[in-house]
Parts: sequence; C-alpha cells; structure tokens
Amino acid sequence: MKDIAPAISPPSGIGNNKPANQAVLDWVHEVELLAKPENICWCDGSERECDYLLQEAMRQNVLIKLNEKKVPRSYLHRSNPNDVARVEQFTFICAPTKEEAGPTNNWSEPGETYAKLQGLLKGAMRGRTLFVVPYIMGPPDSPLTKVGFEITDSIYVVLSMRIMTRMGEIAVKRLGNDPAAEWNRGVHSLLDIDPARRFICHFPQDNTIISVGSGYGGNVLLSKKCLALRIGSYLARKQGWMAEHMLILGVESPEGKKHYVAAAFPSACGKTNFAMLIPPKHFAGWKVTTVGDDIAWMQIRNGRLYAVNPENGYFGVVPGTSYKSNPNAMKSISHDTLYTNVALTDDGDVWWESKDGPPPKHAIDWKGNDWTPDSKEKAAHPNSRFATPMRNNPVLDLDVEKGEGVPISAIIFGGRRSNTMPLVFQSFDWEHGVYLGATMASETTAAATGAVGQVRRDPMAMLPFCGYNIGDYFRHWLAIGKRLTNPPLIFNVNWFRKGEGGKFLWPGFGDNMRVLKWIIDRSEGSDAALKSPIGWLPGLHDLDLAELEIDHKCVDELLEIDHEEWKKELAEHKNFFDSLGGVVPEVLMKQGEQLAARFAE
Ligand code: OXD
Ligand code: MN
Repeated sequence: MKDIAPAISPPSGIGNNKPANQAVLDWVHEVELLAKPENICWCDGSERECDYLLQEAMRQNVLIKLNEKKVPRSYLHRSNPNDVARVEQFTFICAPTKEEAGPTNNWSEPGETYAKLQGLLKGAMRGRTLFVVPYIMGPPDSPLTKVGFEITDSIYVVLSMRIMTRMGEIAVKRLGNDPAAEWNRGVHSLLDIDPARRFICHFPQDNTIISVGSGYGGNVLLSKKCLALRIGSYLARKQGWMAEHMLILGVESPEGKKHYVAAAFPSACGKTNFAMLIPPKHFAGWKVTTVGDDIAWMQIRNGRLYAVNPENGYFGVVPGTSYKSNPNAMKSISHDTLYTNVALTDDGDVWWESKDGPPPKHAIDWKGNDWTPDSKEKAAHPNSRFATPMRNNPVLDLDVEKGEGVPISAIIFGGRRSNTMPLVFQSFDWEHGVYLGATMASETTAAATGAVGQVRRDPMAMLPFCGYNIGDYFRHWLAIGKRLTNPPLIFNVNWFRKGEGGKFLWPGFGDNMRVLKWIIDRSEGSDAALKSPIGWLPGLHDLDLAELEIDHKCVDELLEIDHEEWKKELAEHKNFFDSLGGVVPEVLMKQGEQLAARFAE
C-alpha cells in the first residue's frame, strides 16, 4: 500500500472550488511555484468530490475498501511502518526567540527554518496533485471558530480532513474576500516519507504550519494538534480564551439536571472512552453525552467557562476498543470510518488486539504481512487509529453545534499512574487546581514515538501541544481564573493505580461514572469530602459503589495517600519546576511549598 500517489485528473466540476480571497490565491500560487505540482485540486467538500477521491484512492492503492456488509462505506489505509505516531523530537515552535517557545518546546529560528523547509519543498510535488483543503474549526456560528487552509499532496489527508473538520465551501464562505482576514496557512507534503526529512514546524506569529515527510494523522491533519492546540493555544492567550487538550462531556441526572465537564488526559489515556461512557446499571436514568473527545476551546461568558469542540470527528486509538470498553465507539466506527494500520481479515473486515470475540485464524497485519494468532507480531499497530465523523456517535450531545459552547462545571486532570495518585481528589481552589494541572504526570504511550511506560510530567496534558512558553501558559491559566466569577471546580483522577501483583485496582470504563457522580455532587455543593494534604478526597462512603464488586481494601488502596510516595512526588514536582529554568510563576512555586507544609503538619 502507498502513501505517495501520482496526480489525479478530476472530471469537470471537481477540483475547481477556487476561493475569491486574494491572500489565499497568492499563497497557493507561491507554494505551487515552489513545489511544482502537476495540477491543483481546489476542494469543496461535496459528496461528489468525496466519491471521486475515494475511487482514486482505491485505484492508487492508498485505501482498501472494507466489506460493505460488515463495515459499510469504510476503508483501510496502511502507513509506512516508519511513520506511525507523532514525532515530538521533530516538532518545532518557530517563534522569533527561544524564550517565546519556552523550555518545553523544540525551538528553531523562523528565518532559517523557512529557508530549510523551502529547500525541502522545492519540486516536492512534481507529478503529484496539490490539494487545497479549506476548513473551519469550531461550530459554524461560534465566535471562537477559526478558518484554515491546508495544502497537501496526500489524498488520504484530504479524505481524513473531510471527516475531522467541517471542510469545503463553508470555510471559503466564512473567510470571505477580505485579504486581511485571520486564517491559518498549513502546508503539508509527504516528500519521500523519510524520517530524516520529517519536520512539523509551527510559526505562531504568522499563523502558519509547515509539515513535511510524514503521513501520520497527528503530524499532518494540520487542523488538529497543529492548529487547534499549538497555534490555537498561542492565539488563545493573545485573544483571552483557552485551547486545551480536553474531552468535553455532558452528564444528566434522572431528574434532568445537566452538567458539563472538561477533562485533560494525555494521549491514549482514555479520553474517548470517558467521553462516551455508559453508566452502569445502578445509575439507571443517568446519561452521559459527548461534546468532544480530544480538544476543548473555552471562552469566558458571564463569569463562567464555556467550551466548544473545534473538531467534527474523532481520531481515536483502535486497540483496546471493544463492546466491553466502549460500545458507543464501536457503534461509531461500525460504518463510514477510515481506519489506519489495523489488521484486515480474509472477509474484508478489520481486526485489532482486544476486539470482541476470538481472533481471526488468518489476517493481513498492519504491515501487509500474513498474520495468525501464533504470530509474534501484533496484528494492529498499538497506535492504529480510526477517523470517524462525530455524527456517528450514538451519544453525541445535542448542543455540540451551539456556538456559545456549553458551560463547564468541573475540570478534571488525570494521567496514567501505577502508584501515588489516588482515584480522585479535588483542589482547594483555582490556583491549587492550576498547580495540580501543572504538575500532572503520566506513563508514556504509543501515541508518540519513543519509550512507552515512563512517567513524565505533562502539564495539563499539553506538554507536546503548548505553542508557547509553558511559564506564560501557566500565567494564562492563573489570569483566566481571576476573570471567572463562577469557576469550574478542579479535580484530579487516576484510573490506573495498581495494587499487589501489578493489577489495576479500579475497574474503569463505565464505573468511572461513580467518580464522575462525586465530582458532580461536589459541583452542586455537596460536603461529602475529607480534607487531606493534597486536596479534598471522597470518604469511603462518599463514592456510590453499590452493585460494584470491589472489596474495601481495594477502595482504601485507591484513596490512600502514601506519605513516602508523596515525598518522592513532591521532590519530582520541585525538580520539574526547577528544570523549567525559572519560568514558573511564583504562586505555583508557593503552592508546592504549601503542599509540602501541609504534609509536615
Ligand atoms: C491524539 C494524540 O491523537 O493526542 O489525540 O496523540
Ligand atoms: Mn490527543
């Protein structure tokens, strides 16, 4: 299977949706002169265009059509095996100075970087089609919504952008004719998919992204991590809003009382599962609905935080998804889905590790090789993905298109921690909550290249996505808090604590509703909590554990604060802040001291 494909020649009426905005035309012309494509396809996002591009993608061996009966209107793509995850080491923030990019980002001088990228893009699209993909991020009538244009030479990217964003005519119309209007310029070329020529570069001051040498979603769907988070966070600070790596869910009681919650977990830590949670039987009448599964853009309205999901689809990790872990995701991806790097069964279905039912006797693995259950290799890559439109989600929230967003009652931080962090606790106030987010840590996953399972600090789950100096980002959080008269409460959760023998103590999945319920209760003013040095914890009887088979010893362990572990944890917070070289705001340094003092009491 291929990523790089030769030029297409669309029939008349397809590929000529040229916008009138002169700034866009000039920019595309500039890239055309540099990259020398065979032709240009100006996309309009129509069904007809999509059908044509799908046919071409199949003809060119970029996509395989799956069995129409088993997974209607769905396709499989296999990426180059050297190109399966985000590459943080090749991701750059090209702000004018290194200080502006800050200690957590790779920085590269803008002038030199443009020159290097121009060198790489020179003639890079020869024999290929240059696609122009207009899109918007955010609901059509939201003041937060942004326009982007992505140039790409990958048909797979065009088809993925069609799922992940509101693409086509809608963006051209929203931009209008004003050449000075704000819009994001994104240039992507596969080049020759060589890791040595792979760079994901952001120029926040120019609202520009250039990504070369990769075809992996997180590196090339420029709307997502690049615009909605890295450039987004930069714009958000400048413009007084927030761009966060958070799911957004709605939770409604049987009496019809509804709250919205935003939760920041690092990549591949269960945001999609949490956002689509099905409450256990004991919570009959409770409903959880999804606004977003990965990114929240939030603004202040009447002293409260309101969130929109800028995306239009879900780009989720496939392995581990099953009817047991996430029935709503399984239903969402049962049709109209673009799969990447999963296994193909002999009857044209898709398969991955831990999918329900027995493994197939034979399949083609993600690399295109024969696979049987005896094979040593995984059938699906651990970071194999689905791209599916959010309208497929059976529990999509009815207010997902609401321009003003949904009011956020609680913010949750969380990571994968085998020890130390209790199942759930609440910060004392906003400032303390910012400290919880700033010191968050998680064991690394397959979503980015590099070692898996190592604890790393990942402030607000934004370490790979904050487009400017992390110290200023913390300051921005603190400043937002000052403007909120009715701030969300801030919590920390950890579904991943392990007990003796390395077994997870908490069942997770639907039972996370029990934790969510305590969070909602607290948001409604319940006093069912115990004060501890790290924050408010539920007492043993404050969590509704009815009909859950879990012994009290496990619950004790889940809620335990082990002073020895916390001594180490506090030292790590301090080391982390110190490693940032003096950019951390004084109030957060003080929060660390106060936390240590509470332990000493
Ligand atoms: C993602 C990620 O794909 O965080 O959402 O890597
Ligand atoms: Mn993510």
